[in-house]
Amino acid sequence: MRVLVTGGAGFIGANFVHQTVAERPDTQVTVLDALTYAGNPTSLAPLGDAVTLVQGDVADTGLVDRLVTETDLVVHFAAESHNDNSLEDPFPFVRTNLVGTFTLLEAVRRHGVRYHHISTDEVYGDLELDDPGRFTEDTPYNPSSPYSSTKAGSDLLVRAWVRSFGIQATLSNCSNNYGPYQHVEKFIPRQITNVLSGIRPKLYGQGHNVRDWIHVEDHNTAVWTIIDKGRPGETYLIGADGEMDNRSVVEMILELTGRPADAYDLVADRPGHDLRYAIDSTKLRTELGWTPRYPSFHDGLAATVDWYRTHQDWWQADKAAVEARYARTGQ
Ligand code: NAD
Ligand code: TDX
Repeated sequence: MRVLVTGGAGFIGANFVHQTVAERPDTQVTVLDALTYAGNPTSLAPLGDAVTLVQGDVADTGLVDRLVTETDLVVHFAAESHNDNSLEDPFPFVRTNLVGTFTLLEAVRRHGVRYHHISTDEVYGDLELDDPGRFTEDTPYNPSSPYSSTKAGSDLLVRAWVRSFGIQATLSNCSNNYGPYQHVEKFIPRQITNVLSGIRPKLYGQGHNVRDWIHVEDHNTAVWTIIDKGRPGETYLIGADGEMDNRSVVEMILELTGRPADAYDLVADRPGHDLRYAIDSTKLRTELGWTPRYPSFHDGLAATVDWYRTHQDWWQADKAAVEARYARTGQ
């Protein structure tokens, strides 16, 4: 099988490519990635010739059309992905997440190619801290940020192309990922690399916001499960019951790195900051039989701390610029 992975030089896409090469030797992988600030070709370097990397834009109609004719399956990870950036400059989010998805949908429609759409639980908005409920596939869309609204819009495009044009597509909405190759702008790698650089971790607001953490390898086994066994046109939520408030995550990083539990700073909150996300993944587990490989967040986080400790050459080049940008917003 030939698979085209968009955004395969980014965090989740690169992990997906590594997993695919290791566990599916009959699959031929091509990556389409614009190599923005978030795309890092060295994440794919260990795979050598096993992967073909095409540098290009998912909104480039001609390039996308050609690549789609040469594949059996498109897995669409490429996106502008960071909420904080979307508050500073939303335009790249509209262009890549909406126009880029539209461009891919038109190509798979023309050529009858199977498509899997990667999305986020943020399309559902947020939950109260004491709400006993969790997001399900039936929760109404209610996105808060420029990032999550463009992801919500891209999901709706996919659903419309399924209904109106009969494209063969599935969708997944996953909770917060952590693991190797995640850009240091994101919460967990930022705090790990802060500690490794002698900087105190930075918590927005009071650190009470809750995220539902899943190891990136578990996200990707779920994606393959949906591609293999999911029903066309269906949406599946992906989550591993990993709810935790941000302060507890920072305390765990401090414990894993041998620092005092209170060695962090409270900084300016994110405007419009979603309070809590939580995923009910019953449909994926009961209908498709998926279970996570990393049931313990503490073990997964310990492995991630080790990865950043032993891969300083992968993240050092980005660290100073990221911290300078956060300093401008008092974060
Ligand atoms: P990332 O920012 O690490 O990677 C995005 C990749 O897309 C980069 O390699 C970048 O170069 C590439 N890209 C950006 N614009 C492009 C364009 N116009 N054309 C081609 N390539 C382009 O993001 P990530 O965290 O790996 O997220 C991947 C996908 O998973 C996104 O769709 C995101 O919405 C979704 N998602 C992420 C999380 C999470 O916790 N990180 C959770 C749920 C869903
Ligand atoms: O320095 C920080 N301090 C802090 O307290 C940073 C960078 C973040 N935070 C908080 C904000 C959030 O409550 O940590 C939480 C996680 O922040 P991010 O890593 O920016 O993730 P989030 O905004 O939750 O979105 C992530 O999960 C869903 C991904 O970036 C999205 O791409 C995905 O869709």
